[in-house]
Amino acid sequence: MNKHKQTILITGGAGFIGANFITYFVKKYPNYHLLNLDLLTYAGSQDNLAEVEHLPNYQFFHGDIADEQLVHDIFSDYPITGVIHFAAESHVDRSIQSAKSFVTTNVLGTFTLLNAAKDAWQNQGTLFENRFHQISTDEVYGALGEKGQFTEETPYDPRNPYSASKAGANMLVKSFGYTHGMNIIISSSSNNYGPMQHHEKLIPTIISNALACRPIPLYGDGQNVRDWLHVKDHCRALDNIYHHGKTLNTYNVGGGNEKANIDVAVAICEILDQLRPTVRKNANLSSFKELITFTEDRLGHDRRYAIDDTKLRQEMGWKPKIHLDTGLKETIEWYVEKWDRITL
Ligand code: NAD
Ligand code: TDX
Repeated sequence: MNKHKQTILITGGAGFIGANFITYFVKKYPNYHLLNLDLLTYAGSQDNLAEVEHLPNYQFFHGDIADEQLVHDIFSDYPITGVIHFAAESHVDRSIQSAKSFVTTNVLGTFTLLNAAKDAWQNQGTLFENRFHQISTDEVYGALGEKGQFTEETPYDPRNPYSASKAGANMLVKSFGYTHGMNIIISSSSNNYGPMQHHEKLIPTIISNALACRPIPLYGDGQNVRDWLHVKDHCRALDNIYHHGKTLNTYNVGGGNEKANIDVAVAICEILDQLRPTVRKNANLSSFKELITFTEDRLGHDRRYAIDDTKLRQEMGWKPKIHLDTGLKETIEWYVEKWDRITL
């Protein structure tokens, strides 16, 4: 792929992973023109892009990936050479409450982008060259018991409306690759953590509830296991996969950090005990751990996720660089600083 002159449409770039990715990518590739299409739902914020919004090779478009006319116009107006598609409704609990926007954005929105890319690139004769990179999740593979890991060959077995909508989107992406010859690629990663994640997700929930001395809710017995990947390691993996991955392939991206939710909560509380002793003492707590509360379980709660990413490691020499202990401490410090700014 020509690294020197590309115009890449990035969707969902005001969200957690998208914003981290744009911040990394826009600086690493000053020759690329990056267009960010984002609806700015409750989950997206331009504040996440403060570091890059003034840069000449970055441009923001406010709008819906499921808006056919808008997406068509962007492809007509700009010489787009690739798509990196992050935009999604991303929170499992919300998909249990109400799944419609998950189908509209994740399935219909992905279809709308694919169709517009196909039409534009077919007309230009660049269909086999220009890349469509679908950002996916380990959740499409379902749930694991005590043992085993998901590989790229694990059949899809989604268990909640969010993961079903992501699996449906991936199927559409694959179908456009096989049927129309599009240069598609899918990457499926484990749970990301790091700065700028929405407070609805587990790690920000633990930190913000502890700082507010409110109960820290752990669903069920707290023994569900997730594999944690620092968002910056994920961004490096995506850079490799977008540029060097083989067409029609899927690449798993893991953090190599399987942890039960209770262990994550305890680790965070112990770090906060050191960082914010006065808050803790003022609330008469000997440790923030006293705030951990077991609550009603999430419906269809997947027990364990674990990723085998040998393919990515072997083909591209990628491996995560950020150790969970270090990554978690830095992440907590980032949220504590933000918390101080809000509450001062
Ligand atoms: P997020 O919820 O933080 O951000 C999603 C972004 O998409 C927001 O900026 C939002 O405004 C935007 N968006 C939503 N609907 C849109 C629409 N219809 N049109 C345009 N923009 C829209 O999500 P995230 O955690 O950054 O996840 C990004 C992607 O990575 C998603 O596709 C998700 O499925 C996938 N993923 C996330 C994780 C994780 O741990 N967070 C892990 C694996 C895969
Ligand atoms: O308050 C909570 N208490 C709790 O016990 C929350 C918010 C979560 N949990 C549990 C549920 C999960 O076992 O923590 C674990 C992680 O939950 P989430 O942060 O909601 O993430 P998860 O459901 O694993 O999905 C995440 O990883 C895969 C992202 O939200 C998805 O977008 C991604 O695809």
